[in-house]
Order: sequence, then structure tokens, then C-alpha cells
Amino acid sequence: MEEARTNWNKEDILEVYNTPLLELVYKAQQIHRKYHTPNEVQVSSLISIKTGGCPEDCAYCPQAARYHTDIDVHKLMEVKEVKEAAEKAKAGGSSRLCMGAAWREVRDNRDFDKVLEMVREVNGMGMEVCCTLGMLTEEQAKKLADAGLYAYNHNLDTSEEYYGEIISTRNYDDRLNTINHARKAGVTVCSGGIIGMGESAEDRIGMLYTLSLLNPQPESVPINALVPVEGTPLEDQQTASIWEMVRMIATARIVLPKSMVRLSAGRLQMSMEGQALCFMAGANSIFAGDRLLTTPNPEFNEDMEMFKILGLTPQEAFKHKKQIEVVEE
Ligand code: SAM
Ligand code: DTB
Ligand code: SF4
Repeated sequence: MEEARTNWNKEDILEVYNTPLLELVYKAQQIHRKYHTPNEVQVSSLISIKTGGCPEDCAYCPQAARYHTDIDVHKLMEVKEVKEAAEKAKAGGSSRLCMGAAWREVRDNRDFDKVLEMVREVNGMGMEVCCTLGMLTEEQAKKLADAGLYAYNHNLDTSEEYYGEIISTRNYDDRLNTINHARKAGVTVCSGGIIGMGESAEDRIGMLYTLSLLNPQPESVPINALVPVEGTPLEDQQTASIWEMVRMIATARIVLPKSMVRLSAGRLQMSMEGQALCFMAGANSIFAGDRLLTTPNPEFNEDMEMFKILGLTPQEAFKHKKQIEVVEE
């Protein structure tokens, strides 16, 4: 299989991003078919294992303790509850379970031991297990890997230049360090970002540029459209248009050809036609289930109806990893 280009510069990425839309989608679809199975979409389920009360100040996030949002705050869930949720997700066709905690960072305590147990249980069910727990050390990443963690989600969210406008309680290098720790522990990397936070096209490109420099590039890249939540500093942001989403997804597909590109938060506001364009543009993963972490997501049955209409099939667990290994041999 043809080697993917890895020496992108920002000017070239911007040129891709500004290509006339239909041509951009066409080019992205060509790349998509070179590296991925057409019509196959990975279905991932999210579960918020610890909700709210986070000390960070991410301007988009309803779980930051300092904003007054209407969410059901809860402490770390029990392993049994997580297992039940995982079983439900698997029965519905999800091959991956992503467990999210509103933590600034992982601490070596009983809660972390509980998370390790959750990872063991869900991995034992034959699902790809992903966690997003905030910052972590290489040792903690190794413990998660030993428990069977498949992926670690840690988003760059935006460009290095715009990051300070959105978050002040940590910096871009903190983010990159954690990604590096997961990578070194042999865990696959899931890292992407959010559009619609008031950033410029250059910021979107800057984020994709940084992701393209990671070696290897992240196996999975979630593209979220901001879900403006009442009580957060970004509550009045105008949501990103479907055309911006299609452009961003197509550009991600071209710049990160081997990655799974996930059409993540914001689908509730999109029509089925809009989502179909995103799949044309190279998105090949979604979060399914009627909830993301704290905000609503399309009903599971609606998504299955969409899959039927568009002729999409859910991808089996661990397939992407096998594909990458074949390409690299
Ligand atoms: N606390 C951990 C962290 O920040 O990495 C994990 C959980 S955090 C909620 C995971 C990701 O959700 C964030 O990096 C952000 O990209 C996304 N997210 C949070 N709130 C969002 C919103 N309102 N709209 C879109 N994406 C959002
Ligand atoms: C990602 O990029 N998006 C997901 C997952 N990774 C953890 C989270 C979206 C959260 C949307 C806001 C909420 O539901 O709280
Ligand atoms: Fe905390 Fe993560 Fe939300 Fe930021 S995005 S406030 S770190 S839960």
C-alpha cells in the first residue's frame, strides 16, 4: 500500500482546507478508499464514569466545577454498573467503549484502581476499551495498558496559538506530554478537537498540523462541533455550520490518511444528509447512544436507521489495528 505523506506544512493544509467543497470531498473520498474499507463505520459508545466537579477551566466544558451548569454530578461509578453499560453497548453493535472522567489528572489512589478494574472487565468482553481521564504519567499509562487499555483519548482541542483563549489551567505541552506517555506505554492514541469555539481557519489547520507531526499519527481523530452549554463561557457561540464540519473532516482525512476520523459531538444538530456528506468526506466512526458525556446525542435506533439508508455497517472490534499492522509490514 502507498505510503502516506507525513511532511505537511501549514500552507499546504490551508490550501486543502480551502479547496472548492465538492472537489475537497472527492479528494478526501479517494484517500479514504485507499486506506479504509468503504461503507464501514466504527461505532463507539461513551460512558461518563465520573461526572462534573472538574478543577480545570476549559471554556467549552459543562463539567468544570467553576461554571454553573445543569448536570448530574456524580462520583466514580461502580465497576458493576460500568460492566452493565458495556454489555448494553456491545449488544447494540458498539465495538468500542470510551470511559470519560472529569479529572484534571489521574492520581494513584483507589479510584484509579477501580478504573483499572473497569478496563480489565470491558477488555475481557472483547471490546476496544478507551479512557479519557485527563493528564497521566507514563507509569499510569503502563498500568492502564497492562489492564488491557486499547486507546487513550486526549484532545488537542485547537491550535497551540488559540489554546490559551480556551483553557488557562494547563498548556499545550501538558497535552502533548500525556499523548506521548500513552504512546510510549503502547496504547493507541485518540486525539482531535472542537470546531465552533470562535477559532479561525488557521487555528483548525494548526491543530491538524500538530496532529500530523505526531509519529505515528493518532490512530483515531475525533472532530467535535461545539455543543454550547448554558452556564459555560461559550454558551452563546453560534454552532459550526455543516459546511465547516465537512471541510474539517475532509481535511483531516487527507492530512491523516490512516486515522479513523470520528464525527463526534454535535450530530444532534445535523441532518442525515449532512452526516452523509461527512461520511463521504472520510468520517468513519461515530459515538452512538442517546448521550455523549453529559449532553444528548441521536437515539440509537435513529442511527441504525441512518446506517440502513446509507448502507453502512458497524466495524468489528480491533480491525483497524490489524489493518495498520498489515500496511506497516
Ligand atoms: N477531563 C478529560 C480531558 O479533558 O481530557 C476527559 C474528558 S473531556 C470532557 C473530553 C473531551 O470532550 C474534551 O477534550 C473536549 O474535546 C470534548 N468536549 C467537552 N465538552 C464539549 C462540548 N461542549 N462540545 C464539544 N466537545 C466537548
Ligand atoms: C471526544 O472527542 N468527544 C467525546 C469524547 N471524546 C470523550 C466527548 C464529547 C463531549 C460533549 C459534551 C458532553 O456531552 O459533555
Ligand atoms: Fe475537566 Fe476535561 Fe472538562 Fe476540561 S474538558 S473541564 S479537563 S472534564
